[in-house]
Amino acid sequence: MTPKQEDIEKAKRIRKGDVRTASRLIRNIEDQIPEAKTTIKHIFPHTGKAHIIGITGPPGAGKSTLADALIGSFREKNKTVGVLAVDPTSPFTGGALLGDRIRMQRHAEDHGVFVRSLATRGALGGLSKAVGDAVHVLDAMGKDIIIIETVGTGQQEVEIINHSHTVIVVLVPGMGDEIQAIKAGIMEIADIFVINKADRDGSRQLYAELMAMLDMANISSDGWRPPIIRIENVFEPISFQKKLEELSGKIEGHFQYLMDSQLLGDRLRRKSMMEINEALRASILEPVLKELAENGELEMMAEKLIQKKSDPYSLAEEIAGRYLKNVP
Ligand SMILES: Nc1nc2c(ncn2[C@@H]2O[C@H](COP(=O)(O)OP(=O)(O)OP(=O)(O)O)[C@@H](O)[C@H]2O)c(=O)[nH]1
Ligand SMILES: [Mg+2]
Repeated sequence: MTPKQEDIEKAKRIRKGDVRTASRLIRNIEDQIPEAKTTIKHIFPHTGKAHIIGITGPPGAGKSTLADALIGSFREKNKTVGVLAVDPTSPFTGGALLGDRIRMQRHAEDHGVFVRSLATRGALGGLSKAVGDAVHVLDAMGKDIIIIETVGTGQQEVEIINHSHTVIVVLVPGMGDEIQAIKAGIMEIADIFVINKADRDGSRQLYAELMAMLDMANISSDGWRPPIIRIENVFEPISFQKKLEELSGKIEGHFQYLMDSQLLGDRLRRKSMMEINEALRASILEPVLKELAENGELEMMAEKLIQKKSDPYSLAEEIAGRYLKNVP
């Protein structure tokens, strides 16, 4: 088999839902193995069918617990589910990976569920691309619902919106001033708020703060006002089940809203823009930087700047002139 035929075969297996092929591809994406790109090319035309749900929030807020419960509720409706737990290898995630796996373990035997973790190793820039590609894999496998779990610690929260149709922001009471810090970022990205562990002190205050923020946002009458769902305790089956139904209703409602308005198109366009941006960076900028680093030029350029023998723009123009045929 030629390498191209092999790729076509791999893509076919993924489309049939083959877990081993999909897992291997996700691992290659994670490790930034160049061959992964060629398989992505073959599966890309078969993506775009899933409803992609992002779950973000501070460490330990209960994102995985919620994702696990949502899997159950989607499965009851006969929908297949793919989950991508993104582990940013940040100081916040001691052992989170293992925790995620254990919590979603009860779905391990279910062929309609596919759970994978994605670690990031190093550059933050690479994370977004890896998430996007891994989502393509789950999508091509034919999963109806894809859940992406990320720890929201500022930057990444905002990135999740580029990958998701519906973003759930999970908060817990008692975060104190933290809420102020993440407010600006999450306001723009949350489609649904969940206040988890709402049996704790400070739950009312958090609710009131979110309501006030939403009131100030001047959402038009035909716009989407992010609902706030308070989950008192995930360990109380009856009340939790009710809240879970409410949440999945809002998730469906939000997707319907996106489809009925222009917004789904807008989100797709934004996602496509980001993807082309990242692909260009990977195909143009990264190889050039790699070469410049390897032949020592990068170092020399830095030295020139320090000694004021040149400036960043002149140096960049010189490099662009060397590598690109038509420099604007
Ligand atoms: N009391 C209480 N505990 C909860 C609730 N939801 C989750 N927990 C617990 O909180 C801990 C963290 O839950 P996770 O679901 O792992 O939280 P997470 O946001 O995925 O955590 P990271 O991925 O590490 O950021 C677990 O021990 C859960 O059992 C809740 O509503 N009430
Ligand atoms: Mg988690």
